Amino acid sequence: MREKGLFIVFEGIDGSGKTTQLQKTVAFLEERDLNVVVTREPGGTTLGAKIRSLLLDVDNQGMDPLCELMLYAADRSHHVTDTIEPAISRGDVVICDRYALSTLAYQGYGRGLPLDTIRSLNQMAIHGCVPDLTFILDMDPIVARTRIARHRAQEPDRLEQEKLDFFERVRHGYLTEARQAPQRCAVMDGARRPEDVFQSIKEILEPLLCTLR
Ligand code: Z5A
Repeated sequence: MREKGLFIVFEGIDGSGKTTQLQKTVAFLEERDLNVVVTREPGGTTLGAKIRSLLLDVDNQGMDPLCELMLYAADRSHHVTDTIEPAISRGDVVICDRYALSTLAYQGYGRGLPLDTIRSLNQMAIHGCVPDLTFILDMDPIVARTRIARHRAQEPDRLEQEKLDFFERVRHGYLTEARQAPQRCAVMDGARRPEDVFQSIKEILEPLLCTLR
């Protein structure tokens, strides 16, 4: 049995369905009477919501990549100490939409910033809070983009305006990083029907829930 709660993260390119699967997971856990804390990056705290607006604002097109990297790290550091760590210490299940792997995938593989620099910054920002499990929703960026266009009314934000090859690199980044940590990352085929994706998630999640008090 574990001393503390569980920390589960959902990752993937935009439109991969990670938020949809996160919501299904939260409902599934709440049905089991678990205390669930649902959060996201960027913007999981009041301060973080301000950082999120800076990061996604289309008026900030010329943002320097290092500035962008540090804003994500700043958001994460506050988020971990304010929300994630206290919840895990209480024994709750924390479900987070994106975390440190997003920074490696987007700012590292996507933007081309040095991976070592990002790993060091992530190391500081997470204060030792490593997810127990990260679900990576994997899919072709062209299909993901079509999905978003079909369902979304509002204009794309600053990052969503990136070209397809950027998202190809981000996807490659996720898959490369997942291969290096197979015990902590589960890659799911996000192109399937939502119910089928969730069935696979449940199969991986259930043994982990047995380790909770
Ligand atoms: N970012 C970064 O660069 N570095 C970092 O360190 C961090 C983040 C933490 C904000 O993320 C941006 O920040 C993001 C990465 C960057 N930007 N980009 N580009 P966000 O998580 O807030 O936003 P998002 O990635 O754009 O997520 P999203 O809009 O919530 O999309 P999603 O979670 O991947 O998908 P979804 O909302 O679940 O589904 C999208 C649509 O598809 C929706 O209408 C669903 O009904 C539909 N859907 C979902 N699943 C399916 C299936 N299986 N079949 C068919 N249709 C489906």
